[in-house]
Amino acid sequence: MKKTPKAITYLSDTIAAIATPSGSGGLGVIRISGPEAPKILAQIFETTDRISVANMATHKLYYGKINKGAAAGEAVLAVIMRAPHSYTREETVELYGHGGSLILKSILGAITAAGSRLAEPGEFTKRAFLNGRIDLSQAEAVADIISAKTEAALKIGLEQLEGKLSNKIKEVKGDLTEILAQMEANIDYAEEKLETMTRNEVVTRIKNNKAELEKLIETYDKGKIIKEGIRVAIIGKPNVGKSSLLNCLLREEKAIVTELPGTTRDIVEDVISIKGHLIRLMDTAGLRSSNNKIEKIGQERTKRAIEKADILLWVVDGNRPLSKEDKAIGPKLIGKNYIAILNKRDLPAVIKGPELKALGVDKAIGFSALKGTGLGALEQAIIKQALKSRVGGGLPENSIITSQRHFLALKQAIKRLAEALIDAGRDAGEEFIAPNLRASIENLGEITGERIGEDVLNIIFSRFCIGK
Ligand SMILES: Nc1nc2c(ncn2[C@@H]2O[C@H](COP(=O)(O)OP(=O)(O)O)[C@@H](O)[C@H]2O)c(=O)[nH]1
Ligand SMILES: [Mg+2]
Repeated sequence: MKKTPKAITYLSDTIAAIATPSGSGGLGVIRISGPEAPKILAQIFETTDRISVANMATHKLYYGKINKGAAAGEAVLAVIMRAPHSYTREETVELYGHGGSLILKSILGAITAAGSRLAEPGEFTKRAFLNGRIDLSQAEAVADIISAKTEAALKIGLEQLEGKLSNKIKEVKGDLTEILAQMEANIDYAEEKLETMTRNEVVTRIKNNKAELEKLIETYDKGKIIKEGIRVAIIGKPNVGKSSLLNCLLREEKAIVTELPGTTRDIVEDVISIKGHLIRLMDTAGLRSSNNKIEKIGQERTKRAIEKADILLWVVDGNRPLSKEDKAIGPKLIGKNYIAILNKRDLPAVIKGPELKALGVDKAIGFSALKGTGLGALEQAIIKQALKSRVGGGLPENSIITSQRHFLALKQAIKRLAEALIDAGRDAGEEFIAPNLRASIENLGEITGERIGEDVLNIIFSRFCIGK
């Protein structure tokens, strides 16, 4: 039932981009895709052994030089990959040259002068999708693979690119389509009473498919955290050493540290990996009552960070008696996933265990952001806390979803199946059940990209880098 994408005119031009990151490197790669790609190569490149570009064999590297523009004389390797045996399924050319941005830009300039247009971000992958080489969830996996920061995220991306998620979706969609087809036959030939499927069978089959989708949607919490990281917010009253703690964990002087209370106003964010777990750290503005306008905005942001965080690190200055401000934070943490930290351990300890107990704190980690003591224990505590809540743990065997887009589509699909089941249960006619089944199938089609608007596609592919 795969629909052929409409945007054919869009594919009729030839695009080009530098595919390697900007800056200097050993090699730089330029990619050209579209019907004119070989002709464009012929205009700017000649092989050393005088084989004409038109006679270059597919998928074979040729040594030669650029003969147009500011890069004329530059030695490069060129390959033509004839359609449909290329990443985009189009005529594709790749050029490998020295990895300098000026030289690569000069070659790209010659290519555009010869009739190519500059590619938009992700446009090569978009073409691979529009030309039917991969489906949309596979195209999205390409971006996930490129941006993966942990092995777990990479593994999920690779599996998604292989089609693990697509196959699961197709399986459910196929079964729902079969049920729908039978129902529609029954609606069309109502007088003939074609009872091919009993109502019980219909209900069981819809239920099974709904259960499959529910299993999938439940992996989202975990999937999101694997891809985006465990959100850890550092909170506490001003001047206890929150920013110093962030710098300690990052092993870098990222946040500004001063002896003045109220230094941090905006949220400072960065990611680290502890034992393969991606941790998204957020340093926040200290919690206290303040009339300063900027500080107040900062505190609003802190509140939001606390709501969003998976784990909170509550920092207390162990060298000073607990204040009203410390005591005000304690109750806010009830029911949250948090780790208490008694900082400034290098100075004499003032706070006693029972005082913390009174605030509901059973255990606190002694720490010195100044000296770095307690860092190992803190890292261990963060991972333990992450594993305890359902955010951690190993990867499930089945498919896992990491994208909000997939999550929302699944949610809709499940909702429609639930509605179909209600109708089926109250013995409603097939004409009431069928539209919900059809809608559910369409929702699933959004994941693989069978029914998707140009605007959604543009958002998806704008996340990509140029040249991919
Ligand atoms: N002695 C000592 N001073 C610290 C420690 N951590 C932070 N400080 C000092 O406490 C002050 C406030 O630190 P900062 O990280 O800006 O606190 P924040 O307001 O909670 O972000 C600075 O003068 C830091 O140098 C520590 O472990 N030991
Ligand atoms: Mg600070």
